Amino acid sequence: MSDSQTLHWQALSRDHHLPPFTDYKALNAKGTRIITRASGVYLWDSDGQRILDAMAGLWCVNVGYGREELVEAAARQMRELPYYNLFFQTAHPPALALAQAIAELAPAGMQHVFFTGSGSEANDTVLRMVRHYWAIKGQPEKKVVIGRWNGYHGSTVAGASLGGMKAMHGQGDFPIPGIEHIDQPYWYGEGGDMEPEEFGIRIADQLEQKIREIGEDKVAAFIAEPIQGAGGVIIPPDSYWPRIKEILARHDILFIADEVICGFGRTGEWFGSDYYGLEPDLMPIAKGLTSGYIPMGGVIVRDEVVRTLNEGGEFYHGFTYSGHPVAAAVALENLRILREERIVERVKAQTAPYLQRRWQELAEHPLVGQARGVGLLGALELVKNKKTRERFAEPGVGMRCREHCFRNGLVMRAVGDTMIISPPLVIGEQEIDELIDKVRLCLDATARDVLG
Ligand code: PXG
Repeated sequence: MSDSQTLHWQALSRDHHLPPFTDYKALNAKGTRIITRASGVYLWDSDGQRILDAMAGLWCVNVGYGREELVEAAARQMRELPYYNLFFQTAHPPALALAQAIAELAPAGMQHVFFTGSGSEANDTVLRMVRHYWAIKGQPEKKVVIGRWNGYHGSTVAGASLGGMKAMHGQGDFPIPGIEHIDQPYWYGEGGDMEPEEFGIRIADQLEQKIREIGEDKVAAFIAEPIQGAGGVIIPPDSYWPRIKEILARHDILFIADEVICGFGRTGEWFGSDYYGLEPDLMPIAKGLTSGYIPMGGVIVRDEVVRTLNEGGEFYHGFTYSGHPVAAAVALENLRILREERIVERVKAQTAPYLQRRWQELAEHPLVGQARGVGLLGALELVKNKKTRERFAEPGVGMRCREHCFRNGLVMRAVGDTMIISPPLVIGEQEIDELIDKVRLCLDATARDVLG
């Protein structure tokens, strides 16, 4: 595509579009990047540049781009029944077949799904559902949900409140009442001189303290991502989840594992909860459910919670597009591909070990304080001093690295000065080699900028 076409799209963006999570003035000064097509693990921009998408879109294109079967599934369903709803005692085959398929994959004892249009709607649903649950059980005062600082649970009012992103809270008085936060298990960033395992216990124990402080009779649930994604691929020390489980077992509160990123194969297991043995009561899902080909989310619910909901009369909650038939048909086909091509098994046995081995090589780089990862998730901490973990005083080193990535045909995401990846699950070993080569190039270029 010619320059003039790129300029045309950039002008439309400036004149008519308000993109998500964007500093509008800064973007308009620079011009947005226009992505025009994609295939496999690659994107193409409007200048014709091929870009390796190490973020799978926004952590979602698990089966990779260009799967015709998903296109066909959508077209078939649109011809048959493009829309109907699940309200007022009606349903349709795609939503029901999908609910069954999800129940087959979900951890034992989680046989029901409530469908939504996104991960944020899933977390709004969760907040409504856990409060409704305790009210049915005769404890309507059990309302508080405990989340974690720097957790991400979406951008609606409930999502932003359950999440612990202080910048989001700062715009418009969040969190809403009845939501509290404890620290995240981010050893590299916040562990100081402690050993990781000691730090994991120390941070998990904050949950116990918080429950005591609020009073168990007022706490409805604890919500957490198995591995924090948007927060910077924060992988808890091994001691963290067992301690959290111990604490939850001592208290009568629900456990919500937000599987929006970890779900559908990201860790090499179907769910992050399987990877860590979490046994949650509710699991918000989205993203990899449809590989991002069409919007869809949901909440997978434990049988005991469902039994209580069954006794509660009408649950006054739902969305026009809950279980949308076209989205459900695409999700079903996506799950068929993941299962029949044994993609999750391949991640676990081959791709993840290979990626993680090669990712660790980057720890040798002068800019990299830590290289970490699980499954097909990875993070690099960019630091000024590898020994002391001292960060750069100047802001934007991560963004600078990200710019070098784009220039070299690679998408990585920067969370502050943490560079993160979450490539499509279908990435092959040669593509991983290309990814590592490109990351190294971009680290070198960033190092020349900031270390001189
Ligand atoms: N929970 C988790 C764990 C997520 O990662 C949501 C809920 C909300 O999903 P929806 O579909 O409403 O966006 C998410 C979304 C980023 C980034 O910059 C991450 C997400 C969304 C947008 C940007 O890493 N995660």
